Amino acid sequence: MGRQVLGQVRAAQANFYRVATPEYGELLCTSRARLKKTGQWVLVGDQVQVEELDPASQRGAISEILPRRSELDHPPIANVDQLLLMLSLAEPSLDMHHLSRFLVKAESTGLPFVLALNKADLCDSSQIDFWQEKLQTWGYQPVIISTTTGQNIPALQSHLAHKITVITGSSGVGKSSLINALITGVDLATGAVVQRTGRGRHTTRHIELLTLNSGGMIADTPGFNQPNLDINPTELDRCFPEIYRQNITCEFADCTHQNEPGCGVKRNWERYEHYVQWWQELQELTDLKQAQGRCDVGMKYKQDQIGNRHSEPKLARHKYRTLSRRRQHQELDLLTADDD
Ligand SMILES: Nc1nc2c(ncn2[C@@H]2O[C@H](COP(=O)(O)OP(=O)(O)OP(=O)(O)O)[C@@H](O)[C@H]2O)c(=O)[nH]1
Ligand SMILES: [Zn+2]
Repeated sequence: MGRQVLGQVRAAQANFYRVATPEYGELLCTSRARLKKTGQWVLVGDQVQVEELDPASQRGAISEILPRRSELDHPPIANVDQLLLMLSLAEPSLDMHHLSRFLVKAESTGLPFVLALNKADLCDSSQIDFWQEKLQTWGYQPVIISTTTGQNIPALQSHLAHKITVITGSSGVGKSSLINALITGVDLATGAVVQRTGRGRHTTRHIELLTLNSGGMIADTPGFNQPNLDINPTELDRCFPEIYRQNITCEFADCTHQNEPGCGVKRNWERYEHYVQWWQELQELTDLKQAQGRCDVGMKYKQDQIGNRHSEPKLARHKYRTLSRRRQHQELDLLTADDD
């Protein structure tokens, strides 16, 4: 069977994975057919066991996936520690409803998140104070940044150090600019060079964890950029700090904090109207789904199970397909284009 080694999957493309190992550097790996046959799909971010190790050619085969701490669907990445929710104070301007909705979306993943508000260079201090004070009452402390001037980039870096982060937020807020500022040698805005691989970013579909200058990793593929909610209405109260930080004393366990007798949730907070509005929206969606007889859970945070050595993907992925030898070599060539 040869040598075995533990590693972390840093990039995935088609059926090949780049696995970082402490002993042998980065290995180019396939995944054992047995894993796929038992419904286990390797994700970027996975901790894996590699066998059939050949240090000379830096090749190997993934034989086992270690239990996952978390699993995101979009992008499909395992062991994500946190999200970085990024919006901008200007261009595009910040809207209270939109911001609130993004916060609820981020909360709904169950992952911790950092909120960064970019383009501070385009605002005066009274505008910044306005948003900081408002967010404080909602239960959040944003990091006010500018990727153009570098304002608070070191403060943000300290939030990202030693963690795996996925960046999310609407289009045009500066997500790519931030990644470029955080990592030397990356130019996401032009898509010219991706760290290590040397491939154009949009030439072919791939996901990669990029190593931050300050330590930690960030995915080169953003997460959600639309705050569409895909949770049950019963889960919505877990998405508002104004509710979950209260000592909830509702009479009924399934209290929706609206018209029930004996509800113990205080309602004198600014976003209560958002809560009611989105609860109704989610209830309508649930009714519709039930009518259609389907259940779509979307992005979910998955806890690992103690003692369970194998993770299972939440949703069925593409059926295992056998690649022709020619196709395999083409894909291998793409991945090794910069290896000389
Ligand atoms: N004034 C100012 N402009 C910025 C700042 N950060 C980014 N920009 C500009 O905002 C525009 C959008 O930046 P991107 O980094 O492409 O934004 P993005 O979030 O990656 O956008 P998508 O790829 O559409 O999701 C670009 O023209 C940037 O130069 C900033 O801090 N201040
Ligand atoms: Zn209640």
